[in-house]
Amino acid sequence: MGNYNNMGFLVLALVGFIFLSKANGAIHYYDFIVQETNFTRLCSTKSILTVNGTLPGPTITVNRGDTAFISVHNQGYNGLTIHWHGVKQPRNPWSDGPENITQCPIQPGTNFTYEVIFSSEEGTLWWHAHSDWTRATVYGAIVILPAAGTTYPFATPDAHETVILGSWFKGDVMEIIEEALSTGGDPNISDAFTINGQPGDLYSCSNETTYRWMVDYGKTYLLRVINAVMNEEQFFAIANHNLTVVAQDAAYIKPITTSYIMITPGQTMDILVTANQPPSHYYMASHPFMDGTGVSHNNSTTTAIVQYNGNYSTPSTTPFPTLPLEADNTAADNFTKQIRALASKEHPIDVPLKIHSRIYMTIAINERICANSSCKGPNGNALSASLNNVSFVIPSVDVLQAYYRGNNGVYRTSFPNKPPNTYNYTGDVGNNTIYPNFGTRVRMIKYGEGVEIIFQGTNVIAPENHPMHLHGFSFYLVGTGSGNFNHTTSPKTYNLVDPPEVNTIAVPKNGWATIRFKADNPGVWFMHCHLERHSSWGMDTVLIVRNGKTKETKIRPPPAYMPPCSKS
Ligand SMILES: *[C@@H]1O[C@H](CO)[C@@H](O)[C@H](O)[C@H]1NC(C)=O
Ligand SMILES: *[C@@H]1O[C@H](CO)[C@@H](O)[C@H](O)[C@H]1NC(C)=O
Ligand SMILES: *[C@@H]1O[C@H](CO)[C@@H](O)[C@H](O)[C@H]1NC(C)=O
Ligand SMILES: *[C@@H]1O[C@H](CO)[C@@H](O)[C@H](O)[C@H]1NC(C)=O
Ligand SMILES: *[C@@H]1O[C@H](CO)[C@@H](O)[C@H](O)[C@H]1NC(C)=O
Ligand SMILES: *[C@@H]1O[C@H](CO)[C@@H](O)[C@H](O)[C@H]1NC(C)=O
Ligand SMILES: *[C@@H]1O[C@H](CO)[C@@H](O)[C@H](O)[C@H]1NC(C)=O
Ligand SMILES: *[C@@H]1O[C@H](CO)[C@@H](O)[C@H](O)[C@H]1NC(C)=O
Ligand SMILES: *[C@@H]1O[C@H](CO)[C@@H](O)[C@H](O)[C@H]1NC(C)=O
Ligand SMILES: *[C@@H]1O[C@H](CO)[C@@H](O)[C@H](O)[C@H]1NC(C)=O
Ligand SMILES: *[C@@H]1O[C@H](CO)[C@@H](O)[C@H](O)[C@H]1NC(C)=O
Ligand SMILES: *[C@@H]1O[C@H](CO)[C@@H](O)[C@H](O)[C@H]1NC(C)=O
Ligand SMILES: [Cu+2]
Repeated sequence: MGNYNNMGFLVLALVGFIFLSKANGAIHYYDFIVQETNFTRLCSTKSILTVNGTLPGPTITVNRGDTAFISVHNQGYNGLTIHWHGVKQPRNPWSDGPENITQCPIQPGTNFTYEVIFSSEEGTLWWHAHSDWTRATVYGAIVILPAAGTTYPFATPDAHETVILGSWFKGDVMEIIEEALSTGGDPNISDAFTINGQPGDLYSCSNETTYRWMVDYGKTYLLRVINAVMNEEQFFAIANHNLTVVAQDAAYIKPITTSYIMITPGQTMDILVTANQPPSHYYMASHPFMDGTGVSHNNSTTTAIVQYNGNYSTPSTTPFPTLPLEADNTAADNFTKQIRALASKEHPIDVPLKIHSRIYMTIAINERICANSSCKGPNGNALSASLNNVSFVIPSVDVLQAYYRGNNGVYRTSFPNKPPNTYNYTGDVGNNTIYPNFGTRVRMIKYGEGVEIIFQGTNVIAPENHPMHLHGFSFYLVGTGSGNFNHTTSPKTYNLVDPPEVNTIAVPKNGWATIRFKADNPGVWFMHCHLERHSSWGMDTVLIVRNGKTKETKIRPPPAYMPPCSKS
């Protein structure tokens, strides 16, 4: 009897909830158990850090505009944090995740609940650990479906599939980066690339577990490709099947039909694939795009099998796709240059035309001097990296906490607006830019400013393509070019009509790329190269977007609990 009251309350609560969901999006709850799990790959077994024992970890599925509360319980041996890559998290940097930038690590035996707020993202993103090299095995997909009552800007696909490209190291990833930072040399390269955690048929002891994607003849699939590789950009293709790319980084683009894609670590692409070939088996494959010379990297190829359902005899040979050669930067450019925002009435874009903050930023690999030339990098020095000649030093108290409490001393606000020295960035660079300054230097930005960042690749030590990623925003890629950016002629080539809205861009080797965004998200936002070794070497900085004047334009108050920073 007494239950009637409770039920009445429940019904009221449900009605309220449905009403709220309509207005504000639904709320989802997930528990992530971070744990050590034994995995066998490439003929040997080792313990890796996982979420819930799987590789890739669990998929988060939401509709556009929803919110997900994700409780991370750390049962591993190291502290770590998790980042929701590409989720803008309006006014909520507290849940963004990069270690010692927006929070201190979740220590073993403790937990932290992230409030992941989705807004205009629609398509595919991903989550990954953001502490040293833990992201090598701690990652998974985020699928963002259209909001209830809306649909895709193309015919609704018959089904979905997710493909995550990853890296497998036989050694312990944390030891690998610690060893590299202490010797000053290159970190050990990975031993395989993977598709959904599996290396595929071209590696030893791997063919029994090669990932298989089962398809039905005649159906059209939305294939969500995520590049979670640690240190290499990738080409990807499927034998005998066209790829029609319809979204990048959870924003729609004008469809591109192509035989291959180039996707950098950090990027995601949504691709329509029609199973229109004679029922059989077909390889999908991925190997690096690497146009730097003498850059230590893994050059192997990972595969999976697209397998049609039905009765047919297993083919004696499985068709293999044609991937561009790994140094083919024309093939990479040809693909990348086709990408344009959909820019429709339902999916409009809003490129800032008025720029208040312009930053011209060189990207460089550097050297740190070692006493007695005792290091394993060039000239007996240690490898390092910088943006505008500042090699970022990660503090031991998070920048967000320091900023929120008005605590100076953790960082300085002197990140330069332009390179400290002018030289031929992409030519003979001389000696004066080899050694960077070291420091925790951030760039302050006023709320609402139009921001333009011109990334300038340089020829210092080892030129290569760099996938630059910004937290807290998606931005418009308005232009790219080769050589030095020319402040007079280069802006004339900008696309201000339908530039893609993305969160990670490939800055060409010895070339430049310009991005624009409106600084409408107050907070502390990490910006870094998504090649993990470059980020570890200091190719990072932080943008702090100040509060606006109204309550709706200020950082939300911190949650009741944030993981404490250790006193060391
Ligand atoms: C992870 O495992 C825990 C414990 O078994 C379970 O409660 C939770 O739902 C799992 N999370 C996901 C996302 O599957
Ligand atoms: C992993 O394998 C090692 C060595 O075989 C074993 O000692 C350990 O108990 C295993 N750990 C788990 C979690 O199964
Ligand atoms: C999560 O951590 C809080 C302290 O922040 C603690 O009170 C709570 O018991 C923990 N929950 C679990 C399930 O461990
Ligand atoms: C890195 O590779 C070298 C050479 O193969 C090996 O001796 C070393 O143990 C590796 N380091 C780690 C941390 O796996
Ligand atoms: C895997 O390779 C081995 C050795 O080449 C072969 O005997 C076996 O049939 C293969 N298995 C599959 C599933 O292809
Ligand atoms: C791939 O696309 C091209 C150009 O649009 C078209 O000519 C070709 O028939 C397509 N191939 C398949 C297998 O769909
Ligand atoms: C990969 O690199 C190895 C040596 O590091 C070289 O022998 C091999 O030819 C390279 N393979 C390709 C496909 O470039
Ligand atoms: C790049 O595109 C141009 C023009 O469309 C074409 O001629 C060239 O063959 C392409 N190169 C590659 C490597 O795809
Ligand atoms: C973050 O700060 C903690 C101390 O709070 C320190 O132990 C840890 O090494 C720092 N992490 C990084 C990546 O520097
Ligand atoms: C910069 O170096 C490049 C490559 O050597 C060269 O082509 C270019 O002319 C140089 N630019 C200037 C302004 O010296
Ligand atoms: C650059 O530095 C190297 C090593 O210190 C030295 O041998 C070389 O002469 C220097 N070059 C110039 C142009 O100063
Ligand atoms: C930029 O291009 C213009 C026009 O070609 C040229 O006159 C000028 O010297 C260039 N500026 C630089 C810094 O190279
Ligand atoms: Cu880089």
